[in-house]
Amino acid sequence: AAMASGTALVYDEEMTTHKLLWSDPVCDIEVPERLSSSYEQLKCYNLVERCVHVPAREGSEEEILLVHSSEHLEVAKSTQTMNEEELKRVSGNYDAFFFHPNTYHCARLAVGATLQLVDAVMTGKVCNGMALVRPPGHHSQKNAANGFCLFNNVAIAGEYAKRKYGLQRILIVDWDVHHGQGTQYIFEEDPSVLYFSWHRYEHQEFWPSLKESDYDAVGLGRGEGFNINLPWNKVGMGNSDYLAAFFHVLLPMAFEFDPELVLVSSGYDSGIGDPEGQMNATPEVFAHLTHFLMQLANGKLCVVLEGGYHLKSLSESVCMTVKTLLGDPVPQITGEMAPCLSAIESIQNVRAAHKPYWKWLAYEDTSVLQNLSTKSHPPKKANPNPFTDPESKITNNDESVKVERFLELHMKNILFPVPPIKTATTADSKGSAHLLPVPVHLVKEMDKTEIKALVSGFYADLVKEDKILHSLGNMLAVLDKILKKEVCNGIAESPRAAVSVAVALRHSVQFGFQRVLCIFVGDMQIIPNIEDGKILMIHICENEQSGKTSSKHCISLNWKEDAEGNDFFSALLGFILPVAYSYQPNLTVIAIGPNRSLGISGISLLFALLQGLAESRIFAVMEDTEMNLMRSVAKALVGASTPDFGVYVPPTQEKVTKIKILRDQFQQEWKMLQCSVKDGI
Ligand code: X5A
Ligand code: ZN
Repeated sequence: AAMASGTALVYDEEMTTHKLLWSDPVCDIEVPERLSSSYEQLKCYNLVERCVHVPAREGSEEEILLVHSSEHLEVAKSTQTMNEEELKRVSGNYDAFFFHPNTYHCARLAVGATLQLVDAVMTGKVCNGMALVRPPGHHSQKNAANGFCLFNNVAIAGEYAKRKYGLQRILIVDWDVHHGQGTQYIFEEDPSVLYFSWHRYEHQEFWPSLKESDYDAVGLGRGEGFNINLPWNKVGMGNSDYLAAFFHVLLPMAFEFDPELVLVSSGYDSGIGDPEGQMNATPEVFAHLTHFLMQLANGKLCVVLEGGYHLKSLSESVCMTVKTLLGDPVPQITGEMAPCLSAIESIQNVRAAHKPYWKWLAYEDTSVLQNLSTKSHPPKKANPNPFTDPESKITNNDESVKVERFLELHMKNILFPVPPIKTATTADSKGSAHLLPVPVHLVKEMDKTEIKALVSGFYADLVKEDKILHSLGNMLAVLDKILKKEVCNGIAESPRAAVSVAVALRHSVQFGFQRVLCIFVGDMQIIPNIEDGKILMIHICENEQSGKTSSKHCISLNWKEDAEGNDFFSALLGFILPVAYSYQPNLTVIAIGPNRSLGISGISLLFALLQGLAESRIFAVMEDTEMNLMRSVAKALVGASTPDFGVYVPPTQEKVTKIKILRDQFQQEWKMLQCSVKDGI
């Protein structure tokens, strides 16, 4: 069957008619402009026209009853004909909710819009999509409106997908800054829905201030282990804290769970400038989060709006999400890459709480921390945002203006490269460009004298052979396109990958690239004399490299993929990605040499996940040109479809220990590796 492609956008202006009719300082941030300004910004970036428009519809009563009681439905229905006084009275029965005469209609549209998105994705009309809806859903419970939410859009979608499509495993990722307690209650005993939420908690001081929002609420009965809460006990969490949560908590669980569909309760009040969240994550972090989730469930991803109350931050973050769903290159993340102490503590505790339920965690020696660090936030390092300036003791209003200006400047600095991602390869490749499943940009190979001139300064003895000289010509032609940013990524075949890589690295650094990440898979003699600090080498091979010790910039990872399936995800998430994100390369080179110890699915996942770095700039050097491998690599690079990564199996104890040793060895240098505070951080 052909892979689904395309991104759905569900939006109906009608949902802007739900609004607050009286004064209420708790509810007055949930405004219609949240929807309209997000949609306007999408138009501004020409993203609306690139999406498949899917109309909203009203959710049926039957669909609402999948999750809610008939009493709740009847109360909601009855508000349609009420006057302002009556509306105010009914609203007062709930914690933070307001009714407008059109609220019921809008809430039914919000449910229906979400279900339309699920249908579009599940029937293969599109691969993924986003629904811009109001009112939001994740606080809403079986019998109650709560926290601006009337019907639980995402929870209804989960039940609906189970019934209509017979799904057995659904992942709900709730990156809204509030705990979706409504969703937790609905699926608490359900092992077929894995619910993950991070949320501002501050030791239960922050709304909704529930004991059951803490990390030890892991689910009940048959659902034990399928509820994951990551409470943030401090405000000011940023990009690196969110990424660490994904690497060390959510993603390994999600890969082990292996969902058939991913739903996102997509609140952007966890982004910078939001008056509710008080967090520091910048819009581009949502591109990364989205990109990671696109690697699950064969790409079947439905993103549904929840909160987000700073209009500029909200709309830029929505655009980042949709751009990524469309397959555009992921912008480079900014700021120092190191999670803060409080975030590490929370991550350690949720890992410890879930150790009994996940095979991937079984051999970790994590234990719960009883004494969490004090509430005063440790002074944060240089971070290009206004909240970290300790001198800034300003009023709310000024702060909002400051964030507005920051975002304006910040977004201008974020590259919005022209889609689609172009992949380059040379015409005479034996992997045969025309056999690749995706359109590629053909490149003329470099002239022989040109190559000779280029490499004469170094490795002259290696390039005497004509065959190697020829392949270097191909390689450099493709690399040049990437360095000059004419294409995003490229593939070059090489009969001697180690030589090609050495030349490529040298050339890239001389061209001016300051940080090149090189992942080498397979046997190779690492050619010495690589510019220190400008290259970070991670060598993945089956056998211990005798006599070689790892150093900060040259790390050896012995890994042989399990014959039963793909266990490499645990090494990727637990080690390679954290190191790579700490390093923040501006170019990634991935070489597949002889005697590779990873299967095609492991290599595909490597390519897919590393596209979050270096603005997706990846240069692939292939010594192994097996057709299936070449196809998968090309597919992963173009991002046209999500390759089937095969069966995920948890790592053995031996492998977990291996990663642990490497993590301990390198976490002072590469801080994104930190996920526990035990060893003197
Ligand atoms: C959807 C959402 C927040 C409610 C806050 C009430 N609700 N204090 O973000
Ligand atoms: Zn929220």
